[in-house]
Amino acid sequence: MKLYIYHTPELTPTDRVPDCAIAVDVLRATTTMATALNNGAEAVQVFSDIDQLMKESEKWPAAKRIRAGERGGAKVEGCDMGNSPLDCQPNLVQGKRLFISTTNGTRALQRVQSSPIVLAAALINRLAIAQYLLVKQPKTIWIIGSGWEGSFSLEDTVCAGAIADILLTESGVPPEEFVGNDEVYAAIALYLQWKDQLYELFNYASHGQRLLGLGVYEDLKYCSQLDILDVVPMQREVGVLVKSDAKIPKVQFWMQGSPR
Ligand code: 3SL
Repeated sequence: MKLYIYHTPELTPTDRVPDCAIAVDVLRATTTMATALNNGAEAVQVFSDIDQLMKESEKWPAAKRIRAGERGGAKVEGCDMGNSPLDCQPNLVQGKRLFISTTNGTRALQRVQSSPIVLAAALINRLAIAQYLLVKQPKTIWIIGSGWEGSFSLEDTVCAGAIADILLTESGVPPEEFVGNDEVYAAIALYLQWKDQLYELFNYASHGQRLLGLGVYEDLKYCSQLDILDVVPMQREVGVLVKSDAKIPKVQFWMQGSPR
């Protein structure tokens, strides 16, 4: 198992793909996707282009779809919801397909969509993702942060570090074999520095500030929680993510079952 972390889609290589790619947009796209699938959404279908989303979702029965559109943090006109994970309550999403387009998160997923395995991770499902990887043992793993319009985001890199920390500790693979690029050490260091103050970190982060400016305080709190959902969003066909039904035996952690 060898791990590479890329802070943004733009920094991600385009001439090859890994065995497993993991897109991360903690604020808020991958948190929303994980929540929707955990609460019974049939699938999540991602679009970078909002007009394309409208066109494709039109083919779906109205009672079986939810349109989620976000630009600049705000809801796109004509959509049923913006990009708040807290809107994805079971009574809204159960049995429905979430058609979603967001500023950065959907672009990160699209950048790696040709990889054999594509997952979506956030802090809320980091342990489920790590368990999956420890059991499946893909040879090469890329974690791709969504960033914000091409630049680095603290919250995506801290999540990448949180996943990397478990994998490095629990896989038994020596660091010199496991670590694919310097970003892995940097992300782990960021996570270890902030792991007990993730909500505080989000308040400092530029996108956290942007969301606070829009008044979505509860979203920030929700997105900063670690390991609260046991769900692995996995690409089933290009652009369509479902809840993985792979039976993942729970890995026993070295630290008496309490991951760092
Ligand atoms: O950039 C994105 O994809 C979004 O997650 C941004 S926001 O949190 O909805 O503002």
